[in-house]
Amino acid sequence: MPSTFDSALELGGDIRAVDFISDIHLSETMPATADAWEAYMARTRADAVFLLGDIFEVWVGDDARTRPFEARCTAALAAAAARVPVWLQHGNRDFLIGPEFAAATGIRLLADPASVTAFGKTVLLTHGDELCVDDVPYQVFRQQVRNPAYQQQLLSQPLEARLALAAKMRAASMARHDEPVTYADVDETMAKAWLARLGTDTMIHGHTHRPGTQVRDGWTRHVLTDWDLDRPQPEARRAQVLRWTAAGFERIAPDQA
Ligand SMILES: [Mn+2]
Repeated sequence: MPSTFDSALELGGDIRAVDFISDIHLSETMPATADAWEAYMARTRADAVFLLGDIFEVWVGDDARTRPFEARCTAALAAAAARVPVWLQHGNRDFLIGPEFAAATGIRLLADPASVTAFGKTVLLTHGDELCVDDVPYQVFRQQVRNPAYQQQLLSQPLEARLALAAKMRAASMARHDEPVTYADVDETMAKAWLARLGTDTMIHGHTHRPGTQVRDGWTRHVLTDWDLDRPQPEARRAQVLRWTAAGFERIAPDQA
């Protein structure tokens, strides 16, 4: 269903501010993070909001939106999308978000990679996981779970079975200690090829949990931070919005957005 996804957006001349966030990893086990995200979605002054993947810690199918925590997040997205256009790109944890969820919330699904043009400039948007080619076991897993036949088979199982499977995979992952402490980074050659194909020199991505802006030989990337406001140590808490205006890019606190 490629037509379900937007891939080359051009925002109108009345746009003043565009927000980018990713890797919120929404989960009922992180209530302060969920509260901050919900408040941000309700209040941001941006004229367009881009959610670049892993907004949810796990998404086992659009029918999961009726569960209490997911229903609350779904309502927050629907309220935001009624006020401001919201685009959502898949991450490696919430790639099962589908057209049913988009229709229920009014958000638009975004291809990966995609491009958006505003303020006379085009930028490439990606979650970033596909570019981390050095993470070989993950890329094998990715090929499997992004296969439409695999997804159809998975989604045909009852919701409770899918929730149990997700919990089992999570437990196995933690037992193997492969919850990455340091994530693989994006492959430079592939990143440059994507930029050339989409006709830009600037990309925005998440996934690596290594926020920062890097200007390299001929290309620039803005890496989004993950959000975690549930750490006991205040200095370990983090949450940030990348805001794009005619003046350029800036990083702001969610409650200042
Ligand atoms: Mn990710």
